[in-house]
Amino acid sequence: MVCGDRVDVRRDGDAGVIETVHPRASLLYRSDAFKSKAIAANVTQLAVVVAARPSFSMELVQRCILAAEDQGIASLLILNKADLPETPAARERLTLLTRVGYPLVTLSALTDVAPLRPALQGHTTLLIGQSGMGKSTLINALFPDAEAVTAEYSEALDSGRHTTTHTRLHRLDADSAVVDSPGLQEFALQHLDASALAHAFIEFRPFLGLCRFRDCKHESEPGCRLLEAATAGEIDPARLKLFQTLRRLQQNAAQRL
Ligand SMILES: Nc1nc2c(ncn2[C@@H]2O[C@H](COP(=O)(O)OP(=O)(O)O)[C@@H](O)[C@H]2O)c(=O)[nH]1
Ligand SMILES: [Mg+2]
Ligand SMILES: [Zn+2]
Repeated sequence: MVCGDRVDVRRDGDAGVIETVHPRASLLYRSDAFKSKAIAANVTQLAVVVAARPSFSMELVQRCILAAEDQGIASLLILNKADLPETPAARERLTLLTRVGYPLVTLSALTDVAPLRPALQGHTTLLIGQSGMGKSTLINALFPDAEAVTAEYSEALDSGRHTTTHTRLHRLDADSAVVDSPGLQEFALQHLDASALAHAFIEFRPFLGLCRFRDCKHESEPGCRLLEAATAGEIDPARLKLFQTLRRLQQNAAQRL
C-alpha cells in the first residue's frame, strides 16, 4: 500500500482494519539506477514547483512531466517566488513547456497562494520540486497545520534532518488533496520503451506512426515526420533533442541488462 491508496476500513474496537484496497487509477514511481519504488497512487495531477532562484533544471522538470504523462497524469507548472526580479527570465525558460500546453501558475508562496487554489480543485495533486524552490513554504501556506519544515527553520535547528522524509497526503476538501513527497522525485523513465517515451511528449502524438520507416528512431532517417516537424517549427527542436537523449539513455540501459 502507498500514499493515496483508497481503502475500506472496518472498525475493530479502537482500531481500524483495512479490508480492501481499491484498484489504482495511477501509480507513480521514484527510481534510481537500481530500483524503483512506488510513491503515490491515484494522483490525478502533477504540480512541479520551480523558482528563479536557486536555478532549476528544465531537463528534470521535463523528466517528471514525461513520467506523469506515461501514467496518463496531467501536469501543471508553478513558478514560485514571483517577487524575485529574475522571475520574467525564469518564465521565459518555461515557455518550452507552456507552448506545449502545460498551464503555468505564477505566485509567491510567502505572500499569497490564492492563484493556485482553482488549479487544485477536484484533483489529487502530487507536489514536487527541486530543493529550495519553496515547496515546504507552499505546503505551509496551503495547510497551516502541516508544519512542513522550511529551509530557514531547519537551519535554525542546525539540522539537515528536519525535512520531510515521508510522503504525506493533505486534504483540501472532499474532492481535493495535495500529496507532499520528499525532495525531487526523479520518476522512473527507464521502463519506458521508445514508443512509450515518444507518446509521453504530448505534442509529438499527431506525428507518430507517420514516419517512412515503421521502426524509425527519429534520429536522422529519411522521411522522419518528427524531424520534419522540428524543421518546420511544428514541434520545438529542443524537445526532439531531449527525446533523442532519453531514448539513447534508455537503450544503453536496456543493453546493459
Ligand atoms: N523571495 C521568496 N522566497 C521564498 C518564497 N517561497 C519560499 N521562499 C524561500 O525559499 C527558501 C526555500 O524554501 P523551502 O520552502 O524550504 O523550499 P523547499 O526546499 O522547496 O521545501 C526559503 O528561504 C524560503 O523562505 C517566495 O515566494 N519568495
Ligand atoms: Mg522542503
Ligand atoms: Zn521518425
